[in-house]
Amino acid sequence: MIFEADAETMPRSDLRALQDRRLRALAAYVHERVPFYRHRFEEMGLTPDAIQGVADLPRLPFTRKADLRDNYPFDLFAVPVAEMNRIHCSSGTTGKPTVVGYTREDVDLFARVCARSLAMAGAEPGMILHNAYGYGLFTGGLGLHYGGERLGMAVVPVSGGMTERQVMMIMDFRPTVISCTPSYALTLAQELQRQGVGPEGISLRYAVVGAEPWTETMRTEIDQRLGVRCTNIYGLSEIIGPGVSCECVEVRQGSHVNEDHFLPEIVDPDTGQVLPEGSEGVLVLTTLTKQGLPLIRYWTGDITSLSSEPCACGRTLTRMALIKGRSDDMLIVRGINVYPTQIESALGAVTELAPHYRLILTRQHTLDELEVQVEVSEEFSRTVAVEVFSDEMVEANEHLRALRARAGAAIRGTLGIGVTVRLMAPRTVPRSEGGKLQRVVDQRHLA
Ligand code: DLL
Repeated sequence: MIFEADAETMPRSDLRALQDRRLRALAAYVHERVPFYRHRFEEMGLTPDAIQGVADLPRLPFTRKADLRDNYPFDLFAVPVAEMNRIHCSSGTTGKPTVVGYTREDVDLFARVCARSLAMAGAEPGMILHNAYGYGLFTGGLGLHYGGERLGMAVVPVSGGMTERQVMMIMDFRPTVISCTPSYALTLAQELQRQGVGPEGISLRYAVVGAEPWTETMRTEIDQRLGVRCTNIYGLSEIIGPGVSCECVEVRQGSHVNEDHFLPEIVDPDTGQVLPEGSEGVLVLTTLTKQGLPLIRYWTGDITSLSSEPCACGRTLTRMALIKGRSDDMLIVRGINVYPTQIESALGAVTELAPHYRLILTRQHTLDELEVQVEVSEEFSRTVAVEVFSDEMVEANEHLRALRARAGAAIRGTLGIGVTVRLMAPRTVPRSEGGKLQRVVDQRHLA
């Protein structure tokens, strides 16, 4: 089902004309209302009418997270706080959060793009949505909540955590759709398995997962273990929250960007030059219709590529590939750029391993060392009849040694460098409790 067919299937030439119009209005709007942008225009010697359409966008500088921080809390808002309807904050571990504000119209837009996303993911009016994204300052919970309600679903606002209770509610309420992070989907799958419930024993058919990087390996695992077709949902608080883009359940090859509202560009991470369609680079987004916190060329830091090839689902909206990682999550190990998702994909080819891993970075003298801790599957651990995976145990067991060597070879094949692999017993690598899972442990500052 397509929630807003007029917008989602608009001929691309009409869409471009609409983007041009909206961009002109945006340039005038921010120039008039946001001193930060007015100064930017002045610095560049530009008047708002220099921006006639999308083709002029590269003339404008990027907006970065630091700009939001420097204008903490409300100085980038384009309307007085009294006219705001809701305030969220972006996740961040240290220092002051990034604050985002929504007018009533923005909250309405947020609900509509989330309703679009849910519909893309297979949801329909009348279905129950088990919404396990965190509620609170994080945009995931409330975003999908309003989206589900707007679509006409019955939303269960479970939020994250209390996994046993969540499983009980999935068994008793019989939801058709679940929304949560991909890592939490696996935490739920594990709890279901512990209780002896297989995918055929639950009612779920669709899972809308996102908020953290994931891979095709995880997709297969989630599909099989929950008995669903899962789709990627992407977004960030600064732009609106979830609902910037979502995959269609029919094709699941790239997430349709709601580009009548969020204009995407892909730029070179080092030079900021706009790259041609299909190239991999940093995603930059411009909000075309947001009132409270309009942003021009926001540097997301997320690495992906775009494709406007026609899609079998009938939507004309451009598609973005699964996010490879954030440019600032990229690890440089002995000079090689490494994204955790590359390691995840490499490990996914080794069937005796489970998709639970952690990357530990240390520094020996001046050299960075990367240790990949990965769990063996429960089945394999039963076959080798080993419960504790100490280094000595692994050394003493030829099956484990061979498995460790294969895992190492798979990673070397992908990255071109060797890393240390440590096999872990099932259920010993930390799981998601509902929020975003931190897979990289950087101990280099301790060295
Ligand atoms: O994570 C919004 C969201 C909620 C998206 C629920 C999807 C589902 P922030 O907390 O501001 O907002 O974090 C945004 O998370 O820049 C990406 O680095 C990462 N991210 C979000 N969705 C995906 C995804 C929400 N599908 C940051 N794949 C973004 C990979 C994602 N990374």
